[in-house]
Amino acid sequence: MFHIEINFMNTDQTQVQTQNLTDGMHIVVDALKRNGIDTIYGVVGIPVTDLARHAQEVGIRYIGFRHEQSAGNAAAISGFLTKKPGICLTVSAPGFLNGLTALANATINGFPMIQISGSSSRSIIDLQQGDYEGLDQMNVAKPFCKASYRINNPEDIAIGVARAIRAAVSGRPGGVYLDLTTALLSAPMDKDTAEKTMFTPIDPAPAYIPSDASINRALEIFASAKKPLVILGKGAAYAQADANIKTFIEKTGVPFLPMSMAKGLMPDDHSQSAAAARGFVLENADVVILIGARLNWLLSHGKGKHWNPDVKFIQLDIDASEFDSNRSIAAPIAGDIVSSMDLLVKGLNSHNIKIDQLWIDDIAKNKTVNDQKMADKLNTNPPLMNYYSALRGVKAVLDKQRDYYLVNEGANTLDDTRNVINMYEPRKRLDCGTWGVMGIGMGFAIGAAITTGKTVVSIHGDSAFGFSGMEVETVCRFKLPITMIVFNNGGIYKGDSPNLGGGTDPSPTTLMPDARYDKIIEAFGGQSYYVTTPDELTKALNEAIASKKPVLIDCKIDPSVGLESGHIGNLNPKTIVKD
Ligand code: OXT
Ligand code: ADP
Ligand code: MG
Repeated sequence: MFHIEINFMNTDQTQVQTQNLTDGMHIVVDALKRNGIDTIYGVVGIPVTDLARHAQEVGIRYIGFRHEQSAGNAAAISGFLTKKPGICLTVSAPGFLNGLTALANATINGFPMIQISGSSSRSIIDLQQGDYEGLDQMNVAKPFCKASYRINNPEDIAIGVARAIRAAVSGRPGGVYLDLTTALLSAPMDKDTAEKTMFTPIDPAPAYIPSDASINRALEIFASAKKPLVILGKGAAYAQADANIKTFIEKTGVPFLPMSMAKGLMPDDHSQSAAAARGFVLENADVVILIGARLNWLLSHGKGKHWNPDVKFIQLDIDASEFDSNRSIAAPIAGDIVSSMDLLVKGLNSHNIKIDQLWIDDIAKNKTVNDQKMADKLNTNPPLMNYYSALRGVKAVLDKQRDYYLVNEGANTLDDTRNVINMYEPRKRLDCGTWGVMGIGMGFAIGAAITTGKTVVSIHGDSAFGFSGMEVETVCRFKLPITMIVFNNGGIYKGDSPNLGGGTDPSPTTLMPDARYDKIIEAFGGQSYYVTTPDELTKALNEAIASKKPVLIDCKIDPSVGLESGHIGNLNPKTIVKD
């Protein structure tokens, strides 16, 4: 603990009393460190600059960003990878609001993070007296996160930090906002008294053990299935129940379908993967076991033409309010996935699970058809690269890699990369997630590189890259082993759309056709490549990964080939009036 020594002098300048004082800022740093926080992602300024300096002084890494949203995204993905809350530090009002999008995105995705922000003194805010960057931040944050707290007194700092950590990681993980007023940050406190307030929460993410009845009900329904399917979601990836999930799937022989960020939890080339027969298994499965996946838009809400109308659902989730959100759940298992999978695997001994061979054969047939379609797409050689020919160049490199993280954002760039690039290990694919949000790419890439020390390959659409591209400087400043690939088709979805008004302004989806994103990294001393063929891309990516240095590859894509909104064009509102 740091301290300030204050000497009280009497009139003849002799020291009469020495008292060791500390202050709110130091107590916050101390509380974070004692709770195992080793990294803070943020952007500094009034009133938190010294807080970041003190953190660095005591050995907490401080990763300074160019924009709070990216810092927040880095914190969030670190939370997903480690099950410990990632910390994002922001300044008041505008900095806080810049970070809030990332906090909300973390909450919607179930990533544990804490946004800590400096804020104005209460008296000025409450009387609306016009403070520098004044905003009632704690109340603004409330709808966007799991919990929003303000610490007013230095003696409450340890409690405030403990509450924030517990709220972020217990139950369904998510974002927490922690408001630190200017008055608190400079509030003095006796060092020994402050020390006595310190503690770390015991068992912040307690196991949530499901009832035996819920496990038996689920296994009975599973045993009655003719065409069962497991859907693995990012909640399963987060839980880190990897071994039991593998045992459950392999022991029963049940086909599985990974959601995007659950790819690699079971290897994508596993014989039981039904990823290449997605539509077929959703339309035909009679029992679906959802393991940490929600029946939201990404699964067409579990209804409609994409689903067997008679399907029964078994759902494993830590948040019981998730059950029946879109469809009735025949067998809800309320519990954490580690405990639930443990009981399900043990329960297999007393249940006779037998998968109908016809179901397996039909899936295999469907996969063969789609595998061929995929091979045809990958093997084209258009004069200007399309997404698939470019991804062939990427796949040639990444199929041989295991020890790297893949970050991915865009529309076509996202959907096509997801389907082409196989993942072989859990929690290695990090992407736009539940909101399909652009701008996560650079924050996720930096967060993954800092948290794991591993190589990161991030594949961005040119529009997506623009949301956080200035973080290239952050990558270079910290000399991170990140290779950024920009799929440059000169547009949002595509680059050749006309201006319907006939004017000279570019269309709403058009970006600069001849933009050279590779030039950006040159400004910061990083390595750049500009590639126009799959072979050039393969060569550049091989060299980039081997260098373990910041690299940006601008990959020229035909502006005419993208689909509107990638694979989710059906979600665009239908226009009634035809032009
Ligand atoms: O079922 P069938 O038989 O058809 O087969 C399926 C699979 O079984 C099969 N398949 C395979 N076959 C063989 N081999 C393999 N390996 C294989 N894998 C799969 O293929 C088919 C199709 O499979 P898929 O894709 O899994 O199935 P489907 O039905 O499409 O899946 C449905 C979904 C919903 C699960 C899936 O599509 C999905 O996960 N989608 C996520 C979509 C998403 O999140 N998109 C991002 C948002 S789009 C839009 O919002 C954008 N914006 C607006 C914006 C946003 N988002 N954020 C902010 C802050 N501001 C604005 C913007 C600005 S995107 C965007 C920028 C776009 O431009 P860029 O330049 O960045 O990107 P480009 O598009 O490249 O230009
Ligand atoms: P995906 O997008 O991959 O389908 P979602 O984010 O929609 O995944 O769903 C993840 C679900 O997993 C959430 O409902 C969340 O409550 C749940 N979840 C997260 N962590 C755990 C855990 N440790 N145990 C049980 N359920 C969890
Ligand atoms: Mg694009």
